[in-house]
Amino acid sequence: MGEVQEHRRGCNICEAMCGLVIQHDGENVLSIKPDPEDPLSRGHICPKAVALQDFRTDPDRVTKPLKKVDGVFVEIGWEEAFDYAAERLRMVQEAHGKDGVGVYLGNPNAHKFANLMNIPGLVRALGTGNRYSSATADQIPHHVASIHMLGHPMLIPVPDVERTEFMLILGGNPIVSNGSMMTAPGFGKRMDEIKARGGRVVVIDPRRTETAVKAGEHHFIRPETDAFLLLALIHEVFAQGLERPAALPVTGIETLRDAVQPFTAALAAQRTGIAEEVIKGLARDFASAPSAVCYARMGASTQSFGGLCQWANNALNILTGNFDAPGGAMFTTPALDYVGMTSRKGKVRSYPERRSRVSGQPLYNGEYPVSVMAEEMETPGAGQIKALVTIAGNPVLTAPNGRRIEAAMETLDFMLSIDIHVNDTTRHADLILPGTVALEEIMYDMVFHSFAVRNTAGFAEALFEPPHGNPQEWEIIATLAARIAGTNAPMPSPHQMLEGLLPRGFHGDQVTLTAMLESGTALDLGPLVPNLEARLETPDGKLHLAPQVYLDDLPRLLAFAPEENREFPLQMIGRRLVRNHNSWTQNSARLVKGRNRVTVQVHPEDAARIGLEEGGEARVASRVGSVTMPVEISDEMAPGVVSIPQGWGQKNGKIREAAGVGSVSINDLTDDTRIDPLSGNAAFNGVPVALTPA
Ligand SMILES: Nc1nc2c(c(=O)[nH]1)N[C@H]1C(S)=C(S)[C@@H](COP(=O)(O)OP(=O)(O)OC[C@H]3O[C@@H](n4cnc5c(=O)[nH]c(N)nc54)[C@H](O)[C@@H]3O)O[C@H]1N2
Ligand SMILES: Nc1nc2c(c(=O)[nH]1)N[C@H]1C(S)=C(S)[C@@H](COP(=O)(O)OP(=O)(O)OC[C@H]3O[C@@H](n4cnc5c(=O)[nH]c(N)nc54)[C@H](O)[C@@H]3O)O[C@H]1N2
Ligand code: SF4
Ligand SMILES: [Mo]
Repeated sequence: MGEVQEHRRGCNICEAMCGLVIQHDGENVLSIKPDPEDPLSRGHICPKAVALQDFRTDPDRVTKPLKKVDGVFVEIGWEEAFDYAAERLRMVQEAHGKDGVGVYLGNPNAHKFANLMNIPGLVRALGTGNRYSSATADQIPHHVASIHMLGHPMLIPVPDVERTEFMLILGGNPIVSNGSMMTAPGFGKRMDEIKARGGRVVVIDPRRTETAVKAGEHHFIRPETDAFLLLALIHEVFAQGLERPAALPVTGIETLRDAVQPFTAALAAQRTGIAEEVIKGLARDFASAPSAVCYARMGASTQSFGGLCQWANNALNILTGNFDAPGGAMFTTPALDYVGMTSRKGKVRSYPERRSRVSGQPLYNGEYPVSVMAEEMETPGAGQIKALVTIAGNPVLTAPNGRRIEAAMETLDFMLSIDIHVNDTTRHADLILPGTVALEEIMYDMVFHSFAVRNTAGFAEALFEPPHGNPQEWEIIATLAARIAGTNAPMPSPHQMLEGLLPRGFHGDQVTLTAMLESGTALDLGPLVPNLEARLETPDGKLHLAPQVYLDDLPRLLAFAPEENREFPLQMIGRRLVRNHNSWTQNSARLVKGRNRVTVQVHPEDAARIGLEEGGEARVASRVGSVTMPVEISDEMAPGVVSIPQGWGQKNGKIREAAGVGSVSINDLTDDTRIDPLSGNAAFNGVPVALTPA
């Protein structure tokens, strides 16, 4: 055992980037504690941070390349593995064309700067247009809104939580999730601060969430009806004469006024279940607050009207003067300017960029909706996916109707996974290349610095060596790309890339690797500042309030009325748990101990009618499948709505199995034909289901 040392870094698990102080002896972690000096997280961490050490020493972790031989994985060397991968991918492409290879990128990539820098090279080497990622399961409506309204998919508005006086939250539960497309660690404390300065937080959610309880103001909403509410708020702002558009070049105000005419508070009340007077009052209070911000997230994005929701969310903020202004929705100026690096200025683009081969769903940002992945593998013809590469992704558990994807994987000619586990997805691979975990990698969180409620910049060196002298994950990706392309170009290191890019970012020479390292976990670059006008990338340089794609989708919304579904009378939504992150943190004993929280939550009235008992088992069925799981009766749920945690259902895993928790996947029930046709996002929420006692 070496001497005790301290290492500081941002946590990579969720989007919050909490600052950590890790004590170690050079070989093992001794403790993981919050960094009180981190300018963003200010001493916040959640229970998952401590588990970072477990992911490295996980008994189920894959640490050697695994090749499937006669249905069994056998360990092979790296050279053989790279040759095998390149050869098999080449064979598939020779037989079926470039698009014969599909690529699926999972959520952990978002935190890995070096992966993000090297994946485009791999995609180029493959030359495939068949690309998928967790982003089209999760957040594409945000990117679509930014494309159509602001001209660039990554110009994402972030609530200025540090200064706002009124925060309206739809479909987000940041006390548990710590925020999404809003990096806001310690959200509970931030809510206290809003209230302490006389502000308000109002939560709209079909479940009385942890965030709703803390806010003190909560309204149940019928799933998938948020667009009615948001458009009625805009309608009311106009009707009450409260519009005061942002001091930005805005176009489309009159078109918006006309478009929202049919969306009255009375109609919204009927559809959402929220009283008309409440809606009118919310509009008045929101528009007349000194500053206000509407934040609509997962629950409002991953539903049948996710596209309209994100447009209306922006439009409400813009129309009330709360866009690019303190206390409203603002834009980060990160040290690494991803928007600038990928500027679309002057490039003529039409949207959606393409449509999918089989069912014609839209493609934005170069990626198809995950919802069409199965049919693209199943349906013969030019462009069919015959081989798949997954990098840190688990679509069998995380994409809608995951078991259909699983069955389709079995028909592939070849599958390669870069992952740390043999799980429900990767067990179908012919080759698994073992990735590196966070503590074995450098940390610079390019994506989430861009979504943070305060500008900071943090960098950390790798703390430990990868097992068996394995390559870094980015080296695996870069080597594969080189093998496939048949090139031998030297690969720039992540350090070299950062050193090249940072001087061109918003803070120039102020942010260097040394300055970040010396600062602790992160340098403080100050609160968000107005900056949008110069960054708008629309062809006319204006902010577009009423793009045509949204107007075209309004008749579909108007025609949407809740109908009685005899076969599947309840609506299912997802739930996040504090001690779990998506599908991959269940191999940590400290995170899975205790009672099984993977339950179906049901309102007491529904439970009584169906004959369900607390702690008893229920069979939950949808159009695509059924599961059996424990019942939790709770008036946290709106009547008619049930909730099931996402990310579970792993078939194997020594630690999870020993704990005896969470073997049900919500995505055995979600329906891949439920999609927001505007954005292509999966509609995970509002799935019609039936419950019966099991
Ligand atoms: N019904 C329903 N479905 C949902 C959601 C929901 O709310 N409801 N949420 C959606 C959301 S928001 C998201 S982001 C997606 C996530 O969807 P995915 O990205 O597909 O799922 P993850 O669980 O994040 O997948 C992580 C994968 O990466 C592997 N992994 C973990 N760490 C590493 C690493 O360091 N290196 C490598 N190479 N591999 C690693 C894990 O073993 C696992 O296979 O799920 C979506 N699915
Ligand atoms: N602990 C933990 N934290 C996480 C994750 C995790 O798995 N665990 N995952 C991370 C990831 S990848 C992401 S993307 C973020 C997501 O972070 P959030 O956006 O906060 O997502 P959720 O916590 O799923 O909250 C979604 C909320 O929407 C509600 N909802 C469902 N349907 C509707 C609807 O139709 N209308 C309205 N108004 N609300 C609805 C649900 O009840 C739920 O409270 O969390 C991140 N943080
Ligand atoms: S809130 Fe997210 S970033 Fe912070 S410690 Fe927990 S998992 Fe890590
Ligand atoms: Mo996500």
